Amino acid sequence: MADLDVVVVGAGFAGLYAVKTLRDAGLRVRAFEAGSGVGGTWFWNCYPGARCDVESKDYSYSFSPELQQEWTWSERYPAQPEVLRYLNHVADRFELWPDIQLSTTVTAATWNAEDSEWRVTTDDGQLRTAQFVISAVGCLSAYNVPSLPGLREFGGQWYHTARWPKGGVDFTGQRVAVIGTGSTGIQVAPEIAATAARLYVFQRTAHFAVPNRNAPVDPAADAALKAGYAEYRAQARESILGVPLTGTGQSALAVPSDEREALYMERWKAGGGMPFLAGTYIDLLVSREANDTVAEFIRDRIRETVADPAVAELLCPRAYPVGAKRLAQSDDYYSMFNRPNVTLVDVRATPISSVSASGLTTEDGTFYGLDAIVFATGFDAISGALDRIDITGADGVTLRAKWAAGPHAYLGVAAAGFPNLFIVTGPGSPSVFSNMVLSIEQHVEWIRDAITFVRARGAASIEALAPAEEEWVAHTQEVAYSTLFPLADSWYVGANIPGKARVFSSYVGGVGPYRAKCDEVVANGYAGFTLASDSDEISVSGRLR
Ligand code: FAD
Ligand code: N01
Repeated sequence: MADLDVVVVGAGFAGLYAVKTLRDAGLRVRAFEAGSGVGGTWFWNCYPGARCDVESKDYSYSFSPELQQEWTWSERYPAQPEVLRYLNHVADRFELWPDIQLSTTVTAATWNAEDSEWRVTTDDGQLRTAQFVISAVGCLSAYNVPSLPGLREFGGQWYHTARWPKGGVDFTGQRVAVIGTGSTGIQVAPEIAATAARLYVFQRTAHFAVPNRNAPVDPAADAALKAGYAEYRAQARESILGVPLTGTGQSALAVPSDEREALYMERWKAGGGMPFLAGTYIDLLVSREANDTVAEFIRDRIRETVADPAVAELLCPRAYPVGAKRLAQSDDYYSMFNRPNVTLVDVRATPISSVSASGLTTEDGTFYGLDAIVFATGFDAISGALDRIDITGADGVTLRAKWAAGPHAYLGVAAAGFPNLFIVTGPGSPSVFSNMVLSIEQHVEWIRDAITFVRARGAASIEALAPAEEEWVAHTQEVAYSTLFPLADSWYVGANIPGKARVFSSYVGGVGPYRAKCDEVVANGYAGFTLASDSDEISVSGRLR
């Protein structure tokens, strides 16, 4: 018999809840976490300015009514330290610590068909066996440092935002480069500009950002929310983004421009990215013409904010529709460029050519003397963390090889050829296109129920069938390509990592419809999966649809 029923890889929002709920289901579970603390994203990304862009009332667990009632968030969009405190509180409150081993990286997992178990190895030399493995490694945890010639020679300090030093960094009086202007660069740059002698922001693609309008949580509103939290969460589960939001139900092109502008301005003043896109017009993410109306609105706000017209134009995104890269949130990013110590550098026109001991040089020969470089260059998203583990399935094929042409999985949760391996928020699930905590909970509960089902049936394994996987992947692509989301060179399609296959890697049909699909699969006897007893197939379950 295997040492464990379940190995969980990772202890962020997903891993913590997996440990809790699987243990409650009577299973022997152990989580391995590479970090020296729990929290995942919120453990690692402790750069100045890090905070969430989904409101705290949504970006929090719903599985425990008691937890939901007793925890009070201080802000609408909490900063990283508060989210990390919350996750540590969860680990304390549910006594998860004994089942989590920190500072331990899972290096390999190999399916042993004879015993129907996974053999899992870790970087501290352990070999553990488990009937099931749950990947909770995160969609945005494998960080990406671009290979710049000469970086090793750099005499100052360099940092990636996703491996920020726990004691913080003092940039007072320094000359600093921030490379990257996605959600992270937009959060970190204004913080650095406040103390650095000089900040150079190296922009390859201008990014859309809307205001945050962060504010303390109003106690009266919090009490009202808590009185009706169950109903609120029920609405969230049926919604498209995992957050209850209502728009006008109209096309942006069906209303007069002054009316449209007034609504955009209302949302601009209220703050928040999700309400801006999902709380206005229904076709912003499917019609380029409709999207252009909101794109031009944001560009006008940039022009209004940034004093130097040339800098403002360089900051105006034109390469992709609003929302095709994650809409960033900031109250001070654009205005930061009015500071005398901040310079915007266009590395689309003149890419960085090399780094030397004292700075970096762009292709036009300009040299920037630097004391520090901050890489806000993102992640090898969705599949990157799994690709870093040697996972070998039933036919001796690695997951890395299976995914060489792009990551894919049935319902985004299980991959054909990899029995008893489940992936929380894997490729082809709503994951990054939703309030991720809600999507994580849905996946973890679905996985728990699948494991319980397999064991109750006396089966040894469950595996996604290749035709079901292919059908689901085709469906996810069809839905994605009916929207504007694939139209950017983004991490959503793997375009940010040189050599990575370009495949749209999420399901954008909405969390409510996705949940219904997952429930339907269960109602049809785990349609699209096969169950086996030891090495013998005992049932191929029902219809795919
Ligand atoms: P993670 O939090 O990434 O945790 C995965 C863990 O697995 C990590 O701790 C990692 O160390 C560990 N791990 C990976 N590989 C191994 C291995 N081989 N062995 C052992 N351990 C391993 N989403 C939202 O919905 N709203 C937001 O506002 C939001 N803000 C974000 C802000 C930032 C700066 C970033 C980077 C992401 C944000 N996200 C947000 C996405 C965020 O990643 C998810 O919301 C959520 O935190 C993911 O939780 P997780 O447990 O799935 O993964
Ligand atoms: O990463 P990104 P991120 N030379 O990939 C640039 C979540 N998040 O860490 O656009 C020069 O978006 C790259 O340029 P380009 C959120 O889901 C949320 O910012 O590829 N530049 C881009 O500008 C988000 O989407 C919050 O041309 C290079 C930047 O680096 C996800 O995490 C906060 C380069 C990377 O942007 C990832 O965001 C933070 C190179 N060689 C993160 N390589 C919230 O607010 C890359 N770039 C909730």
